[in-house]
Amino acid sequence: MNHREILEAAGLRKGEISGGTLVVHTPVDGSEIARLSCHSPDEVRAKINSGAAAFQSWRSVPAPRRGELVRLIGEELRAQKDNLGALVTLECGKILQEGLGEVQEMIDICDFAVGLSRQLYGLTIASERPGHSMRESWHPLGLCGIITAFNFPVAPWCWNAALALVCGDPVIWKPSEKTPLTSLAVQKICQRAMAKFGDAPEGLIQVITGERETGEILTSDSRVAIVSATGSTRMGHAVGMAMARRFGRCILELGGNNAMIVAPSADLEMALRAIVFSAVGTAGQRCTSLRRLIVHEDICGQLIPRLKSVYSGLAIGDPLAAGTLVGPLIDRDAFEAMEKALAQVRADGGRVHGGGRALGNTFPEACYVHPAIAEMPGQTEIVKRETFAPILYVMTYKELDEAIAMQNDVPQGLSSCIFSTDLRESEYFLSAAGSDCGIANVNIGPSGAEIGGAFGGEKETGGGRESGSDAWRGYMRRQTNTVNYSRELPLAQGIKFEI
Ligand code: UN1
Repeated sequence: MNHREILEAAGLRKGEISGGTLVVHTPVDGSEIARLSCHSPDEVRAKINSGAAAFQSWRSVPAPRRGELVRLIGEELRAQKDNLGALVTLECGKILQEGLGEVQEMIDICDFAVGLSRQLYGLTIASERPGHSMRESWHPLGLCGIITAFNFPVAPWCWNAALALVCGDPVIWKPSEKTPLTSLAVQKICQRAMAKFGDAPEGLIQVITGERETGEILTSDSRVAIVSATGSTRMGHAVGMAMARRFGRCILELGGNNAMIVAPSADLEMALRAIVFSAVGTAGQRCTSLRRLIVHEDICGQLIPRLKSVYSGLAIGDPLAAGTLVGPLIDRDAFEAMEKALAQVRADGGRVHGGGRALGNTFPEACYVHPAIAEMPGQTEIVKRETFAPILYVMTYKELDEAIAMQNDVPQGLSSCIFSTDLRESEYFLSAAGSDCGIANVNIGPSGAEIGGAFGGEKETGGGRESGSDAWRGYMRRQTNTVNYSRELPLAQGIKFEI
């Protein structure tokens, strides 16, 4: 399919994606594929109004019935998987396999949320007073704003939206200005699901298109009860501060600087495959991408030459073409950030293998790069920063404690892993004295998490949790109920108060 056909197959008609001021380029060849009109601040406020109105009725719809809408969304996504996957690839440049995988992740979380809609359990609690019962109820929280990033243009929306919808919260989505087309295609999918559902309130699922200021309207409006934001630490700071100012709730999923420790007992063949997938997959533009390889000095001489040779043969190219493993970076800014980081590596005394522009003649307007391996004399400042590009920093270690200290000595705390077949080492890595990240794995890479677990991380990653486990609680308000079914009025703590 050519670019035009991909847009059409995803249901985007020419008239609705031309004529506006927001210009969308595909990173595949750098060409312009759409111009969208942005919502004005008044239009955004009107949508917030409509979302807040939808909350009034949606919160009282029984949760399993809310789950039925999410089931229908999942069904539409299944039918549209190929078309939406191709659009993800066209708009953000990840290879088609990963574009399809992202849509699968949406389907998976829909399935999860449908089951969840019958499991929004609270506790019953023993009361200290006779004839009293206590319990915890979970109620819908309110309108949920969702801010997403270019690198995962659709899945994180769905992790949030599928949960929020079954929890009784309408959603309003501000996609990255670099990838607004996928959000329009998803909106159409949701509209079809809502039509089948029948009586979903207007304003239940909305999209707003615009730049940063559009997101700021969401964070400053107290009718938006919760904002879940995925993106850079800088963006998360702004969102977190704005929400804190009005005591709004937020879920932040921000930068990562994920490491793998390769221990002497590791299965190096497996480690090699995991390293390559997690370091060059999505062209190093996942928040879970592997950025730091901490290798025991005894096996460094075996592993690194193998790694370099795999890197030299990587299939870099059009992400829509079968067989490609590394697609383009999102834009020129990303390319420049990578160049700058590699210059700093050299200034720090590091040795760079790979790096630099690729396919410049075939795609002069796009930013393909050779993924880079940077052998570092130590964990210098540049290594501690998240550069959203395929740079893999390599450091060595002697003792496991030293490796874990190095792994934890960065501001971010998203994902981490160890390759080891020594149970003592791997369990220690997962213990309280081990990795300080929200995700810690053994014998798999740091990226490619399943939806069943809670997703998110500590420190500058923002502390939020989305997706599986009990992340749903973040979208609801907890109410403690005490019911007195006796004929007395005893006070707690045995207080006497006679009138
Ligand atoms: C992101 O990069 O923002 O674990 C999310 C993973 C994916 C999600 C990444 N399931 O790599």
